[in-house]
Amino acid sequence: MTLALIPQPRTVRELPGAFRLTQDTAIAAPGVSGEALRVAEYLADSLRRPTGLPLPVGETGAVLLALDPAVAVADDAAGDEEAGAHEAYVLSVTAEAVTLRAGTAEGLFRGVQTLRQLLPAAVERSTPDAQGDWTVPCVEIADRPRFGYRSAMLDVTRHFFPVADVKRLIDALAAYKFNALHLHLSDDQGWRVEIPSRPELTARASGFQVGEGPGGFYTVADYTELTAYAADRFVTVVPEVDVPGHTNAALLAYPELALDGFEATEYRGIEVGFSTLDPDNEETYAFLQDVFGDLAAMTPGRYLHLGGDEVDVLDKEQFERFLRRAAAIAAGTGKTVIGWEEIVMTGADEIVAQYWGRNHGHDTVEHGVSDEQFRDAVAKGTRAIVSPAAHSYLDMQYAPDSPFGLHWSGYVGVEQAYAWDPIEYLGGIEPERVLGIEAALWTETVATMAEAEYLIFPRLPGHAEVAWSPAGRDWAAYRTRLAAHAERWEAQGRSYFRAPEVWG
Ligand code: TNX
Repeated sequence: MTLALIPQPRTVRELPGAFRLTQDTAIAAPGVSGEALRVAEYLADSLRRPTGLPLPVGETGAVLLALDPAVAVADDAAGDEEAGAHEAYVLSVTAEAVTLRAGTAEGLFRGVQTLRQLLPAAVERSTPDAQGDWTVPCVEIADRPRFGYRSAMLDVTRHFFPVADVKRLIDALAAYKFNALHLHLSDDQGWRVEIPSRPELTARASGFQVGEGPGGFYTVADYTELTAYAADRFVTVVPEVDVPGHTNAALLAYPELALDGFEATEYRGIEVGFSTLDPDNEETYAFLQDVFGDLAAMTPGRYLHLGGDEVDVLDKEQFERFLRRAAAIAAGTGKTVIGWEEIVMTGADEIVAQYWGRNHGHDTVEHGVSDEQFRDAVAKGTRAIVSPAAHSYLDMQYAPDSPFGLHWSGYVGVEQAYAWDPIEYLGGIEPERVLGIEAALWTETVATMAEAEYLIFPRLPGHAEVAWSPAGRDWAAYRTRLAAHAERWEAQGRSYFRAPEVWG
């Protein structure tokens, strides 16, 4: 049987035989403490539930997790933290022992996900399976990521998703070796995170969403719980407060920051581009100082996303002037600033630009940037995250008959979501400037986690492979591996779209 690993590791050598977890198996993490010990406990805990085996963690045992600095730099002399070399791991399985080595706890965690995928799908159950045969095929794997930024985005504004739902998504991301969760926290349809210095935002602008629902928001305690849960799984939360556009909700709380004549409402529709903060009002910048300052202080991760997309009510000069100041304020928090592709217009090349392809294929555009402008910015030094809607938007419908999703960037089938390359897509941009990719789930048409999962699975694993595995996609081989993962989602109780492309 071929192994069904996603993302495909860099090198895999299959060997005869198998290792079996039994009543006597122990997990060894000798001389290890802190984060690395937590990874061993995480492995033990996640295996105890489905197997019912004791799996003690201690100094000796047949399943060994070891920190080995040589692994992290083995084939990446650069060793830059953003480039992902520290996530490298080596996994060796013989009939007698499982040995996982990595330079960091994070590398061990990525390797643990591979080990879990080598076990039968029943390992994903949350209740014991007495019939389980807990074997791991013998194998030698050496692995590390292609890109250091492997992200998914959840829009919690158009529809609000409670903490438990977001944790469920984080678990899915961790299983596929994603390391970032971008939360879109503010938009026209609601302000979703408590900002201690500006309590009016959640007090007045969180109780609505698209359609009929009540909306909601994360308290500081909720947000802290989420970032900690993510950090335990080596996932960085990247918070986005979208400015100057997508601010109808903020303007409900602070009407004085609107342009003359704009009347904020409890907006439950899905139009975009109609709202903006006033770039000529000094109070706007005091507002940004407070919001970015509080959000940065609440966020352990290194990134802050300031949006910058779809402003149809400012002219170019106003937009650029606003964004240059906003970016300086955001950078003043000490975070690395990310903005949607439109921010390349400002010429501020210290901002990481996130390509989304609003104007894909157009050379002259009224709002936003063309592919050529984006390419030029990267050539001049701007670092990029690549998330073309036509491949990596999880809210695009699979096909015209898909019950959820939009299709402004076309239909995105499972192969379409998988068979693309972030460097080649834009005509060969400088690879060293590409931090990585993002799969984005906007939620205009998605009200529950079950609906979200229908769009996420089976497309998300493809993005994991685009982000982690070496260049060169082989759809036929991938399709076989992907098909085998359905059993895992079923064991986890997840919804998914049983795409004819994959299971037909
Ligand atoms: C574009 S992508 C948007 C969002 C919408 C999304 C729907 C981007 C930066 N902006 O406001 O929700 O399309 O697919």
